[in-house]
Amino acid sequence: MEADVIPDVTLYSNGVPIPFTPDLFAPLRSSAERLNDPACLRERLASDGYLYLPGVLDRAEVLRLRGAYFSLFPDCYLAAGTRPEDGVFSGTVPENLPEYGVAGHPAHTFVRSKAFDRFLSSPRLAGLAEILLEGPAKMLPRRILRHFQRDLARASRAHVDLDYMDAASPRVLTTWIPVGDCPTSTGPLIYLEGSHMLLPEQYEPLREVTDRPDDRRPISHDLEVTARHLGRRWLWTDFAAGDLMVHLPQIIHASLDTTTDAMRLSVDVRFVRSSDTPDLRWLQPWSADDGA
Ligand SMILES: O=C(O)CCC(=O)C(=O)O
Repeated sequence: MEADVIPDVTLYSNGVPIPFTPDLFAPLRSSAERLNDPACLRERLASDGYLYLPGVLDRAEVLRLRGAYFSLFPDCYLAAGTRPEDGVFSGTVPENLPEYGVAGHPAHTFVRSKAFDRFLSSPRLAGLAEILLEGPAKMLPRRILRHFQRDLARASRAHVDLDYMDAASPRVLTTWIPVGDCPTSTGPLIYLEGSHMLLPEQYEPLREVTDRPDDRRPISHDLEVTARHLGRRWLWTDFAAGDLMVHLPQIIHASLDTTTDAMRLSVDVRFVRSSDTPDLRWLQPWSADDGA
């Protein structure tokens, strides 16, 4: 079914509102039906800057991964009567929980676990990277787990991946995997239409519209200003567990705030060609305080 904007809805990113209207939002185009056509996938990635591949991963396996992560938290963190794989926030953050993603926090442990490794060693992911990079590819060991719960008013600002990986080959591919259902209310990734074709000079002025003046890597935290300045819409969908996104490092993307009790969990993984020099900062397992 074709996704449609919902009238009179306001979405938020980092607490900043953006109306969910057709001048600002349009649906992502699915390429799942072209999965067995490598030339078409490469052509679409080049033309759209992304591939949206709904239902190409095993949903049950994705939900098992979700359950394995949330079962690392004390019981009080999850709503009574729900299962870890539901990932439903109780409203109570356990006392003494270390800061997100640093040593001692479950996310830090999880990205170093066998379950995480096993999930990401899926031939589907590696095979797709090899098709799209047109040769042997390797996954970079810095694989990020992102977990947002409601009321944080925190999301990923508009950015391009190249601004975070500028010390090596620009031939990098990102795969983004929602680990659980992730409709607009749960805080999915959204993509600025055709923005991989823009010159950085075109979005440079937006870096002044920022809630992080000391960090020049994000483009802006204001997604409406970003869309209007660049005259482009944000592409969105209601993601489900089992969906997969692949995107180019030049496309502008961001995420929405999580407003549901169901928590937002995702993994992003980068691939480079085996013969390319990777950014050295991406050769260690991720930690939220690694500065990369
Ligand atoms: O999951 C997010 O909010 C951000 C992920 C991202 O920017 C990426 O995968 O490149």
